[in-house]
Amino acid sequence: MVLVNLVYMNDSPTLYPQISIGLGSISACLKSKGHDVVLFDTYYDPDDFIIKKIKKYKPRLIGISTTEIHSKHAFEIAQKIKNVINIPIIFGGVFPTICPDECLNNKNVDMVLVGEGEHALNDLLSYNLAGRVSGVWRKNNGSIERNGTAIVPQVEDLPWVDYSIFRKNSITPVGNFGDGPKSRFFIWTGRGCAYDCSYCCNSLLKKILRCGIRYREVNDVIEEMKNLTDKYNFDEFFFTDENFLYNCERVRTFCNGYVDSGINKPFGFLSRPDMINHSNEDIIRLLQKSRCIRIHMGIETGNEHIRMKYLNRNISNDEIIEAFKLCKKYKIKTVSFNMIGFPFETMEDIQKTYDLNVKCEADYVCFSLFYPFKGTVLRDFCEKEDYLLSKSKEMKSYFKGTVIKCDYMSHKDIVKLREHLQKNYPKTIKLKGHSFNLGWIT
Ligand code: B12
Ligand code: SF4
Repeated sequence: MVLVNLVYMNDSPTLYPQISIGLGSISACLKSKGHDVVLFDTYYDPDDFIIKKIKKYKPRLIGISTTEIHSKHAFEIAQKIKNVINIPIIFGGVFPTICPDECLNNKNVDMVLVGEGEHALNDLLSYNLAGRVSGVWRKNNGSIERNGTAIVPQVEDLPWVDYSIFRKNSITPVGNFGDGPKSRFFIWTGRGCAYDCSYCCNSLLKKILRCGIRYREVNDVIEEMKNLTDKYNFDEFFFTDENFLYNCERVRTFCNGYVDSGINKPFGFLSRPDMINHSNEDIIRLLQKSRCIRIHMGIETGNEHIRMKYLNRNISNDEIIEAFKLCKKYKIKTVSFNMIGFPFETMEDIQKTYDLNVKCEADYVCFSLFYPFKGTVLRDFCEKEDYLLSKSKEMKSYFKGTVIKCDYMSHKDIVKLREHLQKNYPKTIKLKGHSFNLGWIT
């Protein structure tokens, strides 16, 4: 038996504890081949506790999953582990996939998995960690051995996610989107996105993975939902797919099948405003009938020019308003995602973002601070135009800090402004001349 410790960087101070669908999927695959898996979750487990347990278990391999913002902590844990025991460490997840060299340049990281980990980890373990495995990059006599991208799994063939490795509180985390606390169960039905928003890692991921959207069989999804409903106690499902409404035919098949299944549990998902309009109103009606209660969509900015030109989201304000109003008509709650703090953004632009949300009557709004993820088009733009505050600046939250030099606002002001918007929504506010001592107000 092999023991793989997966250390999950889940320490965002702004979020309730949550699971990682990716790690649950990896665990299911490893276990199906007879491997043992133990997960430590940095939300609960202090570093010292993790190290103590690793020393006791002496696993063959330690996997660390990290996004960009958590990577500093990921490197720290790797160092603490290596200080006490020399077990190979492999990094995986979105950030290592996009920045494998940066990860491998750290002396405590032995390998990096570029891409999806289900098959690659099984292969690596069956080759006793030594053979060449697609997607596994490693150090070799002072240089880096690059082995392309992991073979992308056929999602229809993957086993159901192994939820048992996560703590109970993370499996059914409680969130409040303005209609009281509700426990949510994360489940996935597809992977990937067809769009290329300039601030999002998905446009890059599809190039690295060399594949588009992949879907599970609808019947299998419904079967899994039935199983989870019997097994766990929670209020609603949440689909982690990037854009659940992308394929209308599939949404119809899902809704009809879900109604027939009698599961009758409310569900919500992520999508885009341009997926919802009068020409597909029948879908919204069907969603309501099948108990869709919440749709999360990005408005991102109220300035159409910024949205279309800089964010590469070809969606007009009118389309956005139409989408939110249609959801309201069918009593489906809406959650909107927005970013402020683009380098060239003015106070008027931020006012437009706020006002558009009010106009849309979004039931819950999330204002975060723009963060330029490495590898994205907007990151390259910020680097080229010298908009990054400092290369080494550390960020722990997209709500409390920014790495951007804004043309018209100071770092401090933009953070305050975000809080102000979040706190006041949906009240009418006028930002110009607001009492913050913002020197740039004319
Ligand atoms: C659904 C989703 C969410 C959900 C649930 C997230 C979750 N815990 O699973 C919610 C809405 C809660 C969420 C929250 C956030 N998210 Co999010 N989210 C996504 C989304 C759309 C899909 C994630 C997913 O399930 N993918 C499918 C699974 C199978 O892939 P995976 O998790 O990457 O895992 C595979 C591989 O990466 C690899 N792998 C992963 N770990 C490991 C470890 C080892 C050892 C190995 C070998 C392999 C390996 O194998 C896995 C299986 O194939 C992605 C976009 C994307 N394409 O990744 C953004 C994304 C991951 N999120 C992102 C962000 C920024 C956030 C938030 C910080 C947003 C915020 N402002 O609060 C939070 C932070 C969450 C956290 N603690 O990490 C960014 C991360 C950017 C970056 N470069 O770091 C992404 C990439 C979107 C973007 N903006 O570009 N998110
Ligand atoms: S639509 Fe969403 S998931 Fe797709 S590229 Fe744009 S922001 Fe990313």
